[in-house]
Amino acid sequence: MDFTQSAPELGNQYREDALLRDYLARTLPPAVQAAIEPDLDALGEHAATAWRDARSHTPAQPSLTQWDAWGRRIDRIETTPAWRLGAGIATRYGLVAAGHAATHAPHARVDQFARVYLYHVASAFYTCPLAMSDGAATVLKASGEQALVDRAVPRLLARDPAQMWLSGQWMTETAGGSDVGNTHTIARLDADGRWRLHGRKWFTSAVVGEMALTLARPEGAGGGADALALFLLETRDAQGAWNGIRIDRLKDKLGTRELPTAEIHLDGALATPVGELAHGVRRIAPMLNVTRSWNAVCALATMRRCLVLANDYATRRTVFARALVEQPLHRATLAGLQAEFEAAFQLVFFVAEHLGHAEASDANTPERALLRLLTPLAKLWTGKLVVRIASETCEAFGGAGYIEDSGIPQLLRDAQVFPIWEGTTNVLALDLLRALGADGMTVVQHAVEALLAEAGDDRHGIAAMLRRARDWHAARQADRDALEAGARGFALTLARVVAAALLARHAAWMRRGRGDSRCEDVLARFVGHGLSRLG
Ligand code: MFK
Repeated sequence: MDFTQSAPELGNQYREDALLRDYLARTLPPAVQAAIEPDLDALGEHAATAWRDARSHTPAQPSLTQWDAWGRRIDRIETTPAWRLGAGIATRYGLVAAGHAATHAPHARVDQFARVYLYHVASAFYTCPLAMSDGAATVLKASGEQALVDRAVPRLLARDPAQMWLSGQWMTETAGGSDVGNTHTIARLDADGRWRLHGRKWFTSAVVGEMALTLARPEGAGGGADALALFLLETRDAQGAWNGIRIDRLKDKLGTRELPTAEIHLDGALATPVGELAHGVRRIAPMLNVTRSWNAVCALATMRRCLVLANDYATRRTVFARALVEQPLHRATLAGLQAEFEAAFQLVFFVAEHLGHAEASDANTPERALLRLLTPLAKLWTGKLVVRIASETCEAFGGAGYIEDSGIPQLLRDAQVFPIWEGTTNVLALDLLRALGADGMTVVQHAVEALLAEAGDDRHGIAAMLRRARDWHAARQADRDALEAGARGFALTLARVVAAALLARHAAWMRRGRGDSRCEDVLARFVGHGLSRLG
């Protein structure tokens, strides 16, 4: 008989995730953890079932039909089967609503992001419009525009699929990608005094949503980002026809294939200003910070999926007379990746904790400043790390990891989106400099010192590394070009230092509370990879 290799398998992704369960036990009051556990368990089971049921692991693709048989423009988008399940799952498990629920505040964001973390890979990137819907709800709640809040927020946070709205975030244009101030879309008042938008949006993720927040330049306003205004538009009119929107085509992308990302024209789309007719970038910024947090959580979820599959496969695959898991170099390779992942996990969920506290209004000013700083760090670091881990995962499967219907290549293709959308690594490194301002390093230093005090020791020299980063930053204050040129390495260093301090605290809790020293080995391995990326 020819040999047949057994395929990797996936169990319940909540029950098998000791890291997540220990983290939740440390962070949440026991009653909150007990209340959310049935949902987490169900989402963990959904993840396993979706993997098992994906027969070919070849993603379905949405399609666009622009014309009907009689020459009428219809622009109909058919979504994929996984997407058609999305609204039911999102509302049933409150994937957006949980983050805004008062019940578990200030733990609402930890609750929500644990759900998102378990759901993401099975969602076929339905998490993308959910992230934007969450960001839109956050922006509208902060806007004080009561009529818009009353109309849109209950729908964005709906727990009933029939009521649910999805929102887009239409910022990107051909000229204004990272440089959003270069937006060319114009807002014009029509004869009835209503605002209509005219322009071309180049990457509209999930145009199938019911609304979008978008930027446009009121006619006659000046150039630059400050003169842009933020608008809410509903994609359909009362009869269900497109609201002055033409779908030019769906993008042919490297990954995220099930996500219907479109190029569109706005031909007089009716829209409502969100607040004053200026400072649109500042007004939409809360959305960016929320979607960047989702980006980090979903990158983390992809890393975990990669490592679970690679570790499972290592027990099934025998080479040179030993299972891969028994081979010292293979084990060390996977353990190194696991250490990076666990450090990133601590940083991302620390951001979730701070976001929840800030929104529940029990965060003080330094905590809010820390949240502002750590959000770009978590996004940029996880965006790079997930690509590396997905690439190593392909390699851990050998040739099988390069074969499409094994399901492994898709992880790599999908991973590559995380460092790109919601701001590239470099844009976020520069955002960190913006957020740091004059005294941001003091905020980071106090946070790291507090974490190390909780850990009870600093045997790995984490505080000393932070001092080096602080000196590096201070020494370049008078030379903006040198500061920017080194911003990526500086940002990665800060991310690693804060993550190491968080890991040290978690490892101490595990040792004291559970007599478990595994996390200390993880910390030692992570620090062993070096904390500095200053160059
Ligand atoms: C599954 C995972 C889910 C993920 C969802 C994915 C959805 C994908 C859809 C997209 O990819 S949408 C496109 C995302 N595009 C970007 O993220 C744009 C990237 N570019 C930037 O982020 C630039 O840094 C930015 C456009 C913000 C810079 O623009 P400017 O013109 O240089 O702005 P400026 O003058 O620095 O900032 C304007 C104001 O906004 C300032 O406030 P003030 O007016 O009060 O001074 C800034 O402080 C403020 N600001 C900028 N970024 C901020 C912020 N405030 C808070 N948080 C931020 N992040």
